Amino acid sequence: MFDKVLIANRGEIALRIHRACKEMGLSTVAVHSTADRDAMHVRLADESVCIGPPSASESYLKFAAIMAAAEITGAQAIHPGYGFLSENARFVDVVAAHGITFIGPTADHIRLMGDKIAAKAAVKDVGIPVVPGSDGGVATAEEAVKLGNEIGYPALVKAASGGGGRGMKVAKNAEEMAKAFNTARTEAKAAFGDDAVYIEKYLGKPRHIEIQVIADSHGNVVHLGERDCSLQRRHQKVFEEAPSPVITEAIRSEIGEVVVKAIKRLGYLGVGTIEFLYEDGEFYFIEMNTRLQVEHPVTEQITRIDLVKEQIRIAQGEPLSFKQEDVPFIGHAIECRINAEHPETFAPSPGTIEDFHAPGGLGVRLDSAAYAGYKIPPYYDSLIGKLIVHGVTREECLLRLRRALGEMVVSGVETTLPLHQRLVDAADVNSGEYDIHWLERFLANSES
Ligand code: MV4
Repeated sequence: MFDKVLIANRGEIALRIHRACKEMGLSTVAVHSTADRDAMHVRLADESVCIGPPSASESYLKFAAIMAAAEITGAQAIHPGYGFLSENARFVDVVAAHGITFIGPTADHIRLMGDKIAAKAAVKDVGIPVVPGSDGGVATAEEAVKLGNEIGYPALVKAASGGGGRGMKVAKNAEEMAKAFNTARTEAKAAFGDDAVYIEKYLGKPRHIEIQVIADSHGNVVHLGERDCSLQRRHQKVFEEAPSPVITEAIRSEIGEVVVKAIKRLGYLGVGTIEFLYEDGEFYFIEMNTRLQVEHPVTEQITRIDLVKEQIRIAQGEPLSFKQEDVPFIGHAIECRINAEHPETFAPSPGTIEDFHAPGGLGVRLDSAAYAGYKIPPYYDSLIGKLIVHGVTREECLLRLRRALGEMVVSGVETTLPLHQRLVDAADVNSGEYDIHWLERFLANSES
């Protein structure tokens, strides 16, 4: 058991974790860089420690600074949030060596899922459907061409240490394969210090559908349904919804059962997300994320489950407070990521927020650490906040989203609010007919 939690993050997610802690009677320690002295997570936490200069590598990513903050405040647990140290297996080992509880999965599971080749083999072995392709890594261009000819073109060369779209090369035919293989390998070595690559059949028009799972230390595993995160730009999610407009109750139960069985066999602990590409009624595993995700609130809104509280309970050794049959899927939820970026060029727009008005009313949630007068620093991601709306039906949810977007005011910086205003009016968004390439096409068509 622990009663003081250090939150090793910043922004809206630090606040999200702080809120869960307070409702559980836990005290909180915020850590912050010198650029975040006036941040809301620092103001609200019970204690705070400055851990370094603005650069993340010298503050939010610095093991020694964070461990020192935990030691001097007597924090007995660390929640990493998302990004930063959330999927760093070495950090988990260091935390454990200090006798502190890491609120998250084991270092071994983080390490396994960080290696995309090992992850794919491991999940395939426990019954999760994967994209057809190489069995493990591919070592030579000759082998790559041979495999490409077997599985057919287009084919994809992916980096074992990649993920999130980094280190991928498409080959449209046998002639392109040798080049794609060599480029992918060279780029992977430069970017990740690891030149291991693997090959997959390229899926042309899939949706990105991910399944949320949660596992306790007593062997209980439950799935919390799916999120459709197909609306992305340059591998950054923009708009996410749950349930997916294309997944029926029967499909949800079927893939949910497969995933739960697999996660049990892996002995996984904590919250996790199994990412799939979904095309022509079939699921194909691509990656597993071993962290709380940015878009977790849409799952919380339809299941009424507080994922952060459950993470903390699991870390305290408690069993899940619900069983699979207790998990309801109620209505529909959508999340819009509101970034401090130009809505057309997506150029970052740091600076001072002048006016800030949060929308409200039934079914509206705003997860944000911003406020009027807050100065968005240029050093970190540009997320100002996440607007999450819930409705009884998808139609009601979209009407509510349009209404809430209309109420929201953020002035002084450019934001992506106008993009969301256009998305909520787009015919394909309203009909739910979109794939992973839809948003890039929409943006290209609206240029000039
Ligand atoms: C793919 C794919 C098509 N076929 N794999 C990009 C990020 C990484 N997580 C996996 N990605 C993809 N893998 C096969 N075999 C297309 C993508 C992809 C993508 C996936 C999800 C969401 C947006 C995307 C945008 C471009 C490419």
